[in-house]
Amino acid sequence: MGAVEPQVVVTDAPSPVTDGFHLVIDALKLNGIDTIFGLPGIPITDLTRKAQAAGLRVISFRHEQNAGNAAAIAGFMTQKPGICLTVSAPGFLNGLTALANATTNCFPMILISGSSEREIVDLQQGDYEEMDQLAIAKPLAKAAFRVLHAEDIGVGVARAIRAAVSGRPGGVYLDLPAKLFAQSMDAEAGRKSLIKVVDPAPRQIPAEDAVQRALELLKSAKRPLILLGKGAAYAQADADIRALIERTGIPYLPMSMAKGLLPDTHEQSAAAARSFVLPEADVVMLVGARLNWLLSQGKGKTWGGKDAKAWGAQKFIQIDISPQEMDSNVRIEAPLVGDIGSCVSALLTAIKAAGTHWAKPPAEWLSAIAERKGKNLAKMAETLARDPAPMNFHSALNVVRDIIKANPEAILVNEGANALDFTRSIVDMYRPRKRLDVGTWGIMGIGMGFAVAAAVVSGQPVIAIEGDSAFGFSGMEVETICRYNLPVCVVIFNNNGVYGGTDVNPTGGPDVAPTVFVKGARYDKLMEAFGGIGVHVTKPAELRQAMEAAIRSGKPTLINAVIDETAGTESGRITSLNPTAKKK
Ligand code: FYN
Ligand code: ADP
Repeated sequence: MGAVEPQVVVTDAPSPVTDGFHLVIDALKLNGIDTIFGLPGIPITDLTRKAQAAGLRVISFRHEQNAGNAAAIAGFMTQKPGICLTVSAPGFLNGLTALANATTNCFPMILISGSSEREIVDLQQGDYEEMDQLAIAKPLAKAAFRVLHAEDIGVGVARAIRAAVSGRPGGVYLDLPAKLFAQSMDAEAGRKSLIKVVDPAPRQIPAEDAVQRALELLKSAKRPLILLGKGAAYAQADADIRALIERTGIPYLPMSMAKGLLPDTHEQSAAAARSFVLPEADVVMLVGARLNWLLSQGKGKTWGGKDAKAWGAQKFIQIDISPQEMDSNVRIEAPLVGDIGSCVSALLTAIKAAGTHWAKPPAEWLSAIAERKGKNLAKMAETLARDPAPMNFHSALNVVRDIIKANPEAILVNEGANALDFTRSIVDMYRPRKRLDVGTWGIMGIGMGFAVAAAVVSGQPVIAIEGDSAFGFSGMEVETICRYNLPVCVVIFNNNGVYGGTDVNPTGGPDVAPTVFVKGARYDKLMEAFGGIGVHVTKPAELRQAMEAAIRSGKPTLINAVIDETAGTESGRITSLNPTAKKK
């Protein structure tokens, strides 16, 4: 986006002046920011109005956490920091969960909150919504800044942008006290004070010896495996990542949000043989994936544990932009520090430069994976072919699977426990960055915020597969979806409770069990209340019809899909983290 002229406020002053409001807006526009996700109120109401008047898209939410989640995922999808704007203290705190989640997931986001008067806050004299927001945000953000003077707005916004997108991306907090907005200054001086950030996320080229080390180790492998994480999806190096995988012939495993980086139907995908390849691989190359709980910290039973075969102990290559990530859980034999685009392209160049034929992995390894995969795929096909009454997760997801196959550009938002885990393994993705889910924290409540942002940013249809419990965290945003007339189809897998609807209160008292909801709830009516389309379905054929109609019409739709309340397991596939969970 080119340079913009600051808006000029005509006053009685002898020369044109600008003010804090306009400097914030101009600084954002100057840096290519075109959308703000937020919720108006004191002291930022006028900022939202003036931003809209200045041509920014302002998407107003019903709760700041959802606006924050929207900003964070917009950052993931676009590599530009997503902006969330909130009021002071309570609004700021509501946005803070999303900011912390963005930092945890390495999503670039800037939470901008209005705040109360420093002089009163610091002396704790009881201002309106008094809170030391900067101090509270600091430990949860990658960086946090406060601007006190209008002439520093340019620097404040520039620093926030750089901090959010450079190196490992993350959440940044920008504190703007109420008084700042009304400060005025000479318009020309104001324009000059703004900074258009040059090269906000500089490439980080890996060292030549690190590339060679990684390549040697990869070459020496008998049972190599590439693990793609959401960092690889974020990097937008899709063609090179695919080329590396296809050129080397190495099987790969996508983490949840890396699904679709290559189509899930790719013959080298080992997703359907996950529990086989992790302990069996001898060299694992992590590409933008951390060895955190989602990968059992690289240790234990998932990876072969102490029973690993003599040849089974893994060696790791890790590509990551953050040098500190290396050795976080296990030894990394070949750290490759740099941005994924540069690292993968350096590996490809080195492979080509060697001029030698790159031997595909040994046939025994590939055929062992194919065999295991074939069994799992056949088992899955058999399960999906069933049509039980009442409908269960599998028969419902069989429909979703077909809909995504027919509409590969659609974005799939997904949260819940069983609704999350079954969708991940059943619904194939075909394009990069099309699956948006609960991420590193397994957080509930991202659903509607992600869905709104996905639709706003991409203009593509969005399908949100939601557990009924998960939906409750952000459900009021269906009004937002209707207000902006977004092409979002929310499908609620309604099984009457958290995990299921069958728990009973053991005392026989009047309260229901903690995990159950109102039985037979009609979430579809919620969408109808705001002018969207609500559909109640109990059979896969009805679900199919409703989803196809939603995609065709592009109208806000909520499908209340009634699922067998006994289907699924407590905590989905992570029951091991909940050792006292009721086993089936
Ligand atoms: C995968 N699988 C398949 C397919 N894809 N089978 C057939 N066809 C296809 N297409 C198989 C795969 O090999 C596994 O079987 C199984 O399905 C599950 O695969 P998944 O989902 O990749 O693996 P798993 O074990 O669930 O992965 C672990 C995990 C994941 C921790 C990465 O569970 C995860 O991302 N969890 C997030 C959970 C979360 O955040 N929950 C929110 C809180 S809920 P086997 O190989 O036979 O094992 C609060 O309660
Ligand atoms: P997943 O949950 O899919 O396994 P993680 O969020 O754990 O993925 O890991 C993502 C990793 O990717 C982080 O360690 C982060 O530093 C890294 N990363 C993010 N963007 C880039 C990039 N452009 N280049 C290199 N590494 C990146």
